[in-house]
Amino acid sequence: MPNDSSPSRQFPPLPQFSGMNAPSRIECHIQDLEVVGELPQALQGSWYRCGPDPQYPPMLGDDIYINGDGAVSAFRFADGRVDFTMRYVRTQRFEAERAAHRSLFGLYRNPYTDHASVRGLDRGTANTTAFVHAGRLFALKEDSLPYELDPVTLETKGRHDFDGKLRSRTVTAHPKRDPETDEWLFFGYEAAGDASKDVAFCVADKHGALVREEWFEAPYAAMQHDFAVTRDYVIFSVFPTVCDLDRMKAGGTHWMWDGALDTWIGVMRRDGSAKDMRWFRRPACYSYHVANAFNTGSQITVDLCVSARNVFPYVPARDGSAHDPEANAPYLTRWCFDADNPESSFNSRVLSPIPGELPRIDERVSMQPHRFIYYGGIDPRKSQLVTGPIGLGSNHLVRVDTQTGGVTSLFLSDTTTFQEPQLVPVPGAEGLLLAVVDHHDTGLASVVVLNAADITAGPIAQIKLPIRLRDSFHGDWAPSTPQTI
Ligand code: V55
Ligand code: FE
Repeated sequence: MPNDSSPSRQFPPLPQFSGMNAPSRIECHIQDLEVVGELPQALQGSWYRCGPDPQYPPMLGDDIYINGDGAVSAFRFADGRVDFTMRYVRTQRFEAERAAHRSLFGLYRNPYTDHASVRGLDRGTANTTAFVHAGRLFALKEDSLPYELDPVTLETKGRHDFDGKLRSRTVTAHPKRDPETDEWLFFGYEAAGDASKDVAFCVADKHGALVREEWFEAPYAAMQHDFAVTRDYVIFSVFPTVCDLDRMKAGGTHWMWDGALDTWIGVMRRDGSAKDMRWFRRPACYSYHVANAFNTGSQITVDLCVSARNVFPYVPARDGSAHDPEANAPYLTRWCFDADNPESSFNSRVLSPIPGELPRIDERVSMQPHRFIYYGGIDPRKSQLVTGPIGLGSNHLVRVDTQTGGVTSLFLSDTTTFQEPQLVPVPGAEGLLLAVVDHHDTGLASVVVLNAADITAGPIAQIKLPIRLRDSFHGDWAPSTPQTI
């Protein structure tokens, strides 16, 4: 139990708070970062990123990586120069803890473990994804509503409930922007509250107005971290990482892995309704991230990272089995199935021999056939460096050509890991690929700027930061506009 009079002022000596994972707690603006080489002229815009960075030592003496307070950062590129800004999101939780000079919230997604003084406050950390829509910047966390930030200063404007219209209590941190219509497609799971099976499928139009919210029930309450959208279909996935209210009330974890349950894939037509959802059942498996999906008629293809079970070591298994990082490693996988025939064969094929996660594409072809996927590879034959949510950082950047099957990769050194890559579109080319590099020897960060078509050639330019950047989750690229730069 927390000590009310003298809370700990020290982060516990655990891997998720040590080394590259040590909380940085830095808010800053750095003009004109040092650049080795020359930044391409095509780099004109803002790269927003979001990740967890705990403000205070955990009230209960321990905590998991994904429960840290959301910090949003922006690299602003213009005319061969780059500036950097980083700020915490002023969530209700952040403000309450700052006012009390200590942490007051308990276990990840378990309000029953909080200090009595914060009952009823928003527990959201806004720590997962920075997302730009209709010129507005949002910080997203799947258990709560988005927070809106000023795209220039990164100051928090407040919680975003779509002008009071959204009924779902949650909004996914994996929004899909339709490149043809500029709509924001999203969903919320546990939409009616903790452990509810309710899922809300929602659409905001190109101006950001909520124009659709349809509720349906998932087969069981599960962590639905991502989803997939094609031109004609929406695909929901329910993998057996399950929530139980009694366990939470007893002070237990929100999540548990239950490999005895099936995976359920729900498919609905975008011009149809959730009432017509078709469910495909598969044996238990897990996926955090979808790279992209597309359809040709009723034939659906989804490229996603699939593992035998949840890759987070801190999601306990119902059968008590230990987490085995190698057996549970995620692989980029292609699923093909016929939306009109739930009984048809469901084809699954691994696209790359290098395990890894955080897949991205050129989002101009989102929801349509894509050719290239870029992701962070964790090659077991190279040094395993501790950082980030899985416990191991990506020792490679990997590019997969899904047309030829070719896999190429970039390895920098035994002391470097990569954070999630970002593809910056360049007209007439494959684009530029950006990634933050964690330098485990110096404890500093850099950013590599790569020609996406030839990542093995190494950086065209490298941006040096005078600080460490704790591993973040997801980012978004916004080309220069008056609103964003
Ligand atoms: C993930 C991250 C989260 C979370 C649940 O990447 C899943 C997976 C950053 O927070 O709350
Ligand atoms: Fe994610």
